[in-house]
Amino acid sequence: MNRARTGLCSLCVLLLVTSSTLAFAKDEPLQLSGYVDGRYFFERSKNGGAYTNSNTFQLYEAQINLARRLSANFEVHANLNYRAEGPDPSSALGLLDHAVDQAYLKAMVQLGKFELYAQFGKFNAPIGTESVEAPDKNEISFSLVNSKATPTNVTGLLVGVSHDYFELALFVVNGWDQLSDPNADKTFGLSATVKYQWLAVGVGVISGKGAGAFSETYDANRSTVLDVNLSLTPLQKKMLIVLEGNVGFGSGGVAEGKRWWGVLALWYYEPIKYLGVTLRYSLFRDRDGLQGLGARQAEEATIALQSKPLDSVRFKLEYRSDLTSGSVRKHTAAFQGVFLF
Ligand SMILES: [Ca+2]
Repeated sequence: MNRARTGLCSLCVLLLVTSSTLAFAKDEPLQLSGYVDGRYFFERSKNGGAYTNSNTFQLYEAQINLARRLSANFEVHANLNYRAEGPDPSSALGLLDHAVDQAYLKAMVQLGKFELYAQFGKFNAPIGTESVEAPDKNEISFSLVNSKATPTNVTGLLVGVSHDYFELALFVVNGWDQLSDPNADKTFGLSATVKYQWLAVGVGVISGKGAGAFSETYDANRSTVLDVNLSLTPLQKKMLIVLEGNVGFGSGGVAEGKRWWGVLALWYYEPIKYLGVTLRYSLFRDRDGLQGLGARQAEEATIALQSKPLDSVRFKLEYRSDLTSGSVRKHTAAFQGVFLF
């Protein structure tokens, strides 16, 4: 046996001994949590010259989160849900995609101040600042740099390293919101965040061929999205300022040279314990029709109030104005209750 092989075997034995020791260090119980998100909407939309009104109660989401830390090195997550705007459940795969919000295995190793980790399965897309989870949001609706520009979930493999001051992750996945890969091409991306005290700067990239990213016209072409964001939390969680921009590029075939871009500005302030206010503006510019917006430009302006009478109870009121090519097309007033368990 040569020296290189001896060295490799020694490393394998060391890893096995280390991991088996850690494997029995902790055996923690199942963690059960989740939330129910109920809403009432009033919408006033302009179609042609006339306004039409509609209003509805809505069970927007019911989610059950199961998690278990198996050892110091392994954990497993399964988040089951119903979401009103989730994947189309009319096929068997669509139903599975709809019902399983996230499900992944995670392995991690602590090396001094660094944690190396890998996760495998379906998980929230690691790009942009806006969480898909209602308890993580201070307002009800999504900005245009989220709803028009980035995937919700991805399925594949992610490897990363985290530290007090930064986090870097690389991922390879099926595509944009693709539980099963419809083509041979894999989609790649990276997510990097640098944080120091109340400041965080993030960059995210995702690039691949296939459905979901841009309008159906460009399904055969490559789409690439670059997202850059800045988050400030100067008064701990009592104030949040987010500035974010993203740009989407098409390449190959009919998508070649086409692009869109979006920007977001958000300010949240919680002056007293039970009440916070959000002001938000986002703009999405789709000059080349890459996203199939049906217009060159969309904008939204939102004001929301949030009350948290208990840590596990959130009530939100929101007014949102949607503009298309500079004209107001829709007014939305909404009430949301989110109860966590
Ligand atoms: Ca693919």
